[in-house]
Amino acid sequence: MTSGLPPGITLGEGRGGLPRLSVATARCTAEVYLHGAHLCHWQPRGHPHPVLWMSRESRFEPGAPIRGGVPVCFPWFGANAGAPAAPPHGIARLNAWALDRVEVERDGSAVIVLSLASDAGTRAAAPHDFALTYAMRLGDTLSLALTVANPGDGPFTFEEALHTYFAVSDVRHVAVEGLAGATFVDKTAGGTRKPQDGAVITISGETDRLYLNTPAAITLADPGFGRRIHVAKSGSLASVVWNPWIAKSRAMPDFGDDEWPGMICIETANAADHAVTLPPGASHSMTAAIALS
Ligand code: TA6
Repeated sequence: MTSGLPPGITLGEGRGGLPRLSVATARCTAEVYLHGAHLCHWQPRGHPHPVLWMSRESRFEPGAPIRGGVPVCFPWFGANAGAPAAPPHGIARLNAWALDRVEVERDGSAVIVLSLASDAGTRAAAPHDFALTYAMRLGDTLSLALTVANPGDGPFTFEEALHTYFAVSDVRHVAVEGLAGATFVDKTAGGTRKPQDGAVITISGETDRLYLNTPAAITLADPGFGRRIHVAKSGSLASVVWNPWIAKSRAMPDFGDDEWPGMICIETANAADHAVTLPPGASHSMTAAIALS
């Protein structure tokens, strides 16, 4: 659907000429690219800073991931162990999604629903058929719901993540709360599994941790911006905390060398031990609910 959009929502050409929905309602401003169903911007009215971070160096072109916002990772997370040359984080973020529904609710919240179905192109990278539905509600708060359905006649195992990039005042001065006692896979230490000892995670170097067996809500405390970002979730047992720090930022062409202090990823996921297996005809939903205080 591209005609008859409600007041406050327009569809036009974004960066790189890619189709982009722009939201400007009483509740928030936001931007969603059909490419990857990629939410790139969300800022509730009255908040001085965008909630999501975007790299100034991001690519906006078919077949390339957008750097920032909320990449949708599916049907694998990180590298594909069975296909080392496959694109990291899967193919959902590399494809154009269909726009199924756009509404503005009475309070001014925007509801945007997009979908992606498997086709010959996705089957070349991931052999199983799938049907994805991704529902966003953008207002004073942000709700994201990714539903995976298995239309095939056999079971289908996948990983997934809402790889959310949050904008922060200075990553060296933020704290991540809610993961005390969880075990994490430390990707900066060859995948060693470690206990999260401290109640609070602070960032003082490259940090790349996949927390396991945790349904917990996470709070990102950012005194520099005078805000706390709360990330609650359902249908997810893994969470990722990532900041590339200096060297890795330099190694990424679509990430400015000086941008690392301004972001941190707090990701809602099912990966590693928590890959999801869907029987034929079944579906699974993962949600993230983001609020500010
Ligand atoms: O979620 C953290 C991570 O897996 C890091 O290892 C880093 O690779 C990041 O994702 C970004 O991945 P990308 O493929 O978007 O460059």
